[in-house]
Amino acid sequence: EGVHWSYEGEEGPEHWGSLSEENGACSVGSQQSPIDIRESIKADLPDLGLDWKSGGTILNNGHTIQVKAAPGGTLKRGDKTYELVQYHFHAPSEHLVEGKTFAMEAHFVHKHPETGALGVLGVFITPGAKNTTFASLAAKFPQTAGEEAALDAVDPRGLLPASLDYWAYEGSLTTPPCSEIVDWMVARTPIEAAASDIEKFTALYSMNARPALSANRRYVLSSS
Ligand code: SG4
Ligand code: ZN
Repeated sequence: EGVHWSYEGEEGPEHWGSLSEENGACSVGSQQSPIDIRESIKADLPDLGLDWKSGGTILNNGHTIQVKAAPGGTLKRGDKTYELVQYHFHAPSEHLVEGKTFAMEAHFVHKHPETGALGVLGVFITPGAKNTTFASLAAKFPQTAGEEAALDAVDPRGLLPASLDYWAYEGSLTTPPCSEIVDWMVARTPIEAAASDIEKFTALYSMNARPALSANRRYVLSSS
């Protein structure tokens, strides 16, 4: 992994582009993520077909809590099949909806094995009813950077909303090097998780969200 970066101060988001040459897209890119989702165009987007596996390992990587997914999980979108590599969390949410942030956002990072393109599904998390999957993860959040632990039967499908209606747009990684290689899908329906479980995340990472960037010439498509 590249040079050191953070979410505030001299290594914060407004400086990412100048921390290293490989981070150039962070400052000069025109298809950066996240964005504030305002207008969207209703389109005939393909349904998302998710076939994820339980388990994996959970890691505190110094920027977030991340689960390395059990192998074999896939996301099908039209004729494209991506493989689930990992999922991780941000607080508050990185994407905004009409200017509104959510308490957290989960990112399910998939890779297209042939092209190397990433397909990331974002799911907003808001305080409310307990989500047993999120609670199982929260109970295992490794407390120090570099620490990793096994996960038994935790099923990431428990973090999905009832409806998989989504917004789609072309964007980037939300961290250095901000590469513009991501097919973003953001679920329109948030999930709920217990406030006490959300606090287990914010106790570790109270602010690991990149501020929203301009959509520039991009359109956001909506599946409904
Ligand atoms: C988080 O920092 C993850 O831990 C990173 O994963 C991830 O980078 C980065 O976010 C950017 O991903 O969905 N927020 S995002 O755009 O997946 C990559 C690792 O460091 C390349 C493995
Ligand atoms: Zn992310």
